[in-house]
Order: sequence, then C-alpha cells, then structure tokens
Amino acid sequence: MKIASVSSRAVRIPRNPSPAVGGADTMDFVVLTIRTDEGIEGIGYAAFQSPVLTPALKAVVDGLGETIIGSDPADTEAIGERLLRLGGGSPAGLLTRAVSAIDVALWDIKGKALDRPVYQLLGGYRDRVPTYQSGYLWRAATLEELDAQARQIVTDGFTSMKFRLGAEATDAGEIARMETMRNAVGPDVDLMIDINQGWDVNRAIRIGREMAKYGIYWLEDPTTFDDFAGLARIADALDTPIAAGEYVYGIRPFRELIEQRSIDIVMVDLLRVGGFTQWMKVAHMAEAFNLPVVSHLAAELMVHALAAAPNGLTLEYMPWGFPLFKQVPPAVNGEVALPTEPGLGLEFDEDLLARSELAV
Ligand code: SMN
Ligand code: MG
Repeated sequence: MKIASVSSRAVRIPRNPSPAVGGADTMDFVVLTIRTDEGIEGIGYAAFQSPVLTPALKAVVDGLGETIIGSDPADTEAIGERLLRLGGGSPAGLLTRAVSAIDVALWDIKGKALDRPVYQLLGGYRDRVPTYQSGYLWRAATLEELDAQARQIVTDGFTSMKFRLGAEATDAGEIARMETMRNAVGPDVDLMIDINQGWDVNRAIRIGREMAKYGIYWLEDPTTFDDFAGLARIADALDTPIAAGEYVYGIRPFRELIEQRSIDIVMVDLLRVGGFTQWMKVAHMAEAFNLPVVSHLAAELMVHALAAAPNGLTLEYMPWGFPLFKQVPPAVNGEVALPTEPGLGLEFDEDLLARSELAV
C-alpha cells in the first residue's frame, strides 16, 4: 500500500464548551486527510497554538505531506524519522506538530487496513480508561462560578476534575479557590490543579504545603516548564505528586524530567511529542521508571494511547476538538470506553468543516 495524496484544511470553529468566563470563543485546527492507493483514508489534526500561527502550520503540514507521497503508510518509524530530520537536527515547534498530525493519520490508516481499532495496534492493554473533566474551571471564573461549575461536573458523573490556579496576586487568593473547589465537590472527588508555569519554585512549595490539607491529586506545571532542577525541588518538598511534560517537544526532554526526578506523573502531549509513535515511547520509558503517564488535550485521539499503556493513569477529557467529528467517545461515570470501529473510530463532520474553512 502507498500514500497517494495528503490534503489539509485550516478551520476556525466555535470553542466547545463556549467560554463561560474569559478566553477566545473560537479555535483553529489544521485538519488532515491522507489517502492511499487502496482507497483507505486516515485523518488527523494539528492544533492548540495561537491562531496567528495557523497559516504557517498549514504550510508545514502541506510541505511535509508532499514528501510522503509514495511511502508505505505502515512505516511510521521511518516516515517520522525522515520528517523530523527536515528540521535541521533539533526538531521542535511547528515541524513536530505537523509530524504529529501525519503520524496520527497514518495510524488511522493502519487500523482501517487491518480492521482493528488503533489502541489494539498500540498494545491493547484495556478497553476502557478513567477520565477527568478538564474543559471548565478556568482562572477568570469567580468563586461563585467555580462552585457552580464544579457541582455541575459532579452531576455530569465525573469523579475527578482539573481546575487552574496561578493568577491570584496573593497566596490567600489562590488558597481560597482551592477551598471553594473542595467544598463544592466534597471529600471523594479527585482534584487536579494546573498552574501553567505561573509560580516560582518557592511559591509553589509554600502554597503547595498550605493546600495539601485539602487533598490534591496532582499539581501540574507549578513552575517554568524547563526548570528541571526547580521542578525537582518542588517534587522533593511536597507529598503531592507533580505532573509536567505538556510543554516539551519530542521524546528526549522526558529523559531529563524523569532522571532528575522533576516529576511524579509524566504528562505527554500527543501533538507536541510526534504522534502516537513517540507518545508510546515516552509511556514505556515512564513505565521503566515506575511512573504513571497521562494524556494532554485531544481526548478523542489520546484515548487510544492511554488504553494501550499499562501505566496510563487517566485521560484528560478536553472537549475542544470534539466538534470536528460526527461523534466522539462519551465520558460515562468517569470512564471512556474505547471505540470498536477500525482505526481511530472518528469521522470528520464535513458540514462543519466546509462552513468553517479559512482561506489561508
Ligand atoms: C492547557 C494547555 C493548553 C491549552 C489549554 C489547556 C492546560 C491543560 O495546560 O493541561 O489542559
Ligand atoms: Mg496543563
């Protein structure tokens, strides 16, 4: 089988869920379709960068796409290595994002060709995964809004959820939000906190110690993403598990994060690591260090990799990409069941894409 064509579209769709408080109300995606000479179609996407970069991202996807025509779509390692080399020896940024989209579409093709869901080709460890709600509870929410959203998420059947800190001027302001969240959900719901690099090392240790009594499932990106030594100081000082990794590109930075004991939970972004092919490598590396791995964004794709990793902890249920597809796997009582259809089990909502295409 050979790759016959690669085509992409840049689309701007309404944000899902619509931002109740703050944030942009649209999101850009570069969606990708790869077709083979046997008529099999694989899909993927690149996203979650500023809309300013959308035209450049599409150009990289298209440029790389031309170079894989004629290749065997099963050769994901060979294709990935060749494409990443085009970055000049230190791949990152848009190049790796584009390679990730291509890799996802190639795995979709492999699944359809073999009549198996992607998660089974990646290892098939289990057919359902725990999940946590991550699409709400942003920093701009008032305490009242946080309280109402958190209660709604519990009503929706989730047993864990992530909220964000890092924007309050005072420690007391941060801790008040933690207290509101714990009071809203009760003692039995797991609460993850994402700081998105908003604290310095000492503040993370200080607030982390004070908040521990409320129960924190993990503390994510408490400080600058590549301050591996600073993260290690925080991880050492707190009993709360530290999660990080979403900001790095490729697989190699995970070696430092893990070897320096900077993290307790390895978070790997599918769209920055280089697709399923590279995501699984980091998952297995984490397993060898006895560490759990978690997904970042793109729940409808990530569910396949998380299910195939024996050390996969929980799926980030982030609904931003969901409208691109006719249907996505639902979260029911804190779990997502894996699709049974071959490949990703996803189909683009062509009507929405046609309405949303950007002229770039
Ligand atoms: C996050 C990252 C990028 C976009 C939205 C949200 C956040 C997360 O860090 O982990 O969900
Ligand atoms: Mg995060």
